[in-house]
Amino acid sequence: IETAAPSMGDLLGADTPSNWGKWGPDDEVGALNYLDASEVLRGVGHIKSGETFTLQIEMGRTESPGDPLWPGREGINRKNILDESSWDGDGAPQFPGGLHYADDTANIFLQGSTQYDALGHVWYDGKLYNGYDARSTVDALEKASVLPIAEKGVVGRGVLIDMARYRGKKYLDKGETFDHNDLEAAAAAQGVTIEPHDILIIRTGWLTYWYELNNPEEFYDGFCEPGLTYSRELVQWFQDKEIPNLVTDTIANEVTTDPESGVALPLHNALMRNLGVVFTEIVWLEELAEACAADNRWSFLYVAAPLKVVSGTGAPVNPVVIR
Ligand code: UVW
Repeated sequence: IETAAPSMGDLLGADTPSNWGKWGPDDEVGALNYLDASEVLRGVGHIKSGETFTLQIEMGRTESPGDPLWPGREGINRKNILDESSWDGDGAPQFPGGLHYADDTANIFLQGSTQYDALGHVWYDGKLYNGYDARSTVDALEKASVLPIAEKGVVGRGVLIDMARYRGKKYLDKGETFDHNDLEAAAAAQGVTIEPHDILIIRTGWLTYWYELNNPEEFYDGFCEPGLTYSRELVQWFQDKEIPNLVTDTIANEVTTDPESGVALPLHNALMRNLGVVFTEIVWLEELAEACAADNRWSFLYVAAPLKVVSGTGAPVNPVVIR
């Protein structure tokens, strides 16, 4: 692609903050290493009412507009293999007692719903997270796939920052940006502090926009999601806060094209590849945000584990919040 944008390496610079080697030469879960047993107990300490929320969107909605996806991906293709009609003729399996049952298959983009990204999902200059060779992605991720993240699981104190509410909007606009200073200001307005090792959850209302707009053509026209925008200071803020996991209700967790440089998704590299911050995307936050606003409590226990897909570049997940 002809572009006037600098390369990722030039934008981020050779001295960009990095956690490569911090957790050893074989590490594959990055900043999730911050989530130890004491962080689990810290999260549990923020359960007050026992309300629970599940944060996955529906997978395979048949009504318009279908599922929100990164351009080029397709929604789940689920198909019945066995159902009552299978026993209409003679071909169906016979079991003693006359058991009938339904079975189905699904062809999915592993990143085609609410998902955890593997740390090996993006790279530049031939190197993945922790310095792994990008050739190790060929055919199947040998290093930094979603499997080690799924095996560890993600449990800790979650904090919700409601950027849409802070800006007095139902949802942020196409391409609207915010940064760490805005997050801190929104947190102060909510009366909550973003603490070290918090699982950072940001609401933009963007998924509500997708469903309410109900017009994929308009949604994808000049596709540019709202979100965090790159700066060295923002990357340093993530590094200083030791944020393990960034969770948002957008498809890619950051403004699609950095307005200053024209580079696409620089935070995927600055945060995921270089710091090992794990990304969770397409997360449904509307009921959780309503509940948090109703009693002004914005922190809770967050629990999630993506599916254990060997070599997966990501995997679907249905995170649970208990508050
Ligand atoms: C890309 O990085 C292209 O997609 P995702 O939204 O899954 O991170």
